[in-house]
Amino acid sequence: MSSKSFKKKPSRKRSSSKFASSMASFKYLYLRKFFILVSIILLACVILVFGVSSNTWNEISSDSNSLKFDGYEIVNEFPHDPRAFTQGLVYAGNDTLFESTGLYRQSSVRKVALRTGKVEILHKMADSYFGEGLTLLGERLLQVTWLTQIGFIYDRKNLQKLERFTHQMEDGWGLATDGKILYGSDGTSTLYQIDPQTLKVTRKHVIKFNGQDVRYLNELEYINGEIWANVWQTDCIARISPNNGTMLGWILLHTLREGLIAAGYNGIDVLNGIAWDSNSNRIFVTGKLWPKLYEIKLHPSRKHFNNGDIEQLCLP
Ligand SMILES: [Ca+2]
Repeated sequence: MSSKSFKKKPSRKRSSSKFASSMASFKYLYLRKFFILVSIILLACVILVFGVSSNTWNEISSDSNSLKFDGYEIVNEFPHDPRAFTQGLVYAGNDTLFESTGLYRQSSVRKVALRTGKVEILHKMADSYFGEGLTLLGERLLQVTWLTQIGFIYDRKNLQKLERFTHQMEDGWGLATDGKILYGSDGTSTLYQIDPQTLKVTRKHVIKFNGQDVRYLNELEYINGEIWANVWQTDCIARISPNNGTMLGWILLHTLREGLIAAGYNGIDVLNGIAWDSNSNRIFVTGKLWPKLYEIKLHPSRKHFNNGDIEQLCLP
């Protein structure tokens, strides 16, 4: 008995230690599961918070708050032919501009001296064509025409017509180049990329501001990696990313036209015409029938513009 009871004791001890050990491992497993569960919940919370934040960032990035709003300072003003219904403007180095003008029976391509405004060479177009956007690529000037898909190529030296071409835009409004490809507008909200050899459209982007189409994209210029577009019937220039068509900002030039009217130039039409001197980083703007061409510098606007302001000013 004693031996039995003696034997039993350790066996009881073993059994109670087994019980304790199984309880401990049960607790351990329970705690482990609990911690795994808590970790999963915490991880889910972190993912949720970051997900929401990144969505918010995306929303902010497409909101007007992230855009640049620039006013301007006049650095220089030059004479401009007040009969020039400016539709295309290009800086060609050496204080020389090329300009395309519109209106039936009056359309032309011109070589113009920047400082005097003197027209040095003028190519008058056929009466049935209404000149529109113009750009310079190498030795050749390319021009599109209103209400047609016909364009012309001229020799920059003498403005002799070299070729006639057709393009795939709905209409011909604006042209620009980064030196490799052409950018085109046709009065819609689409910015086209065009192969300068085949003149076929290779890409296009619909330009939107605050969810609305930016229609009437008109005269264009490629400036420092951006496309700038006059918006027809407004005093606004839209700054657009050529890579994905997103809006980068607005340049507001209302007081430029208003200043001319206040000075007595009542016959002027809208702002149209942007040219860029990439060597000296000079920006030139003018308008249809404007007696002046301005060199401007941008300054961040001191006034805050909300979406409604911009829609009213820049989206006709
Ligand atoms: Ca231009």
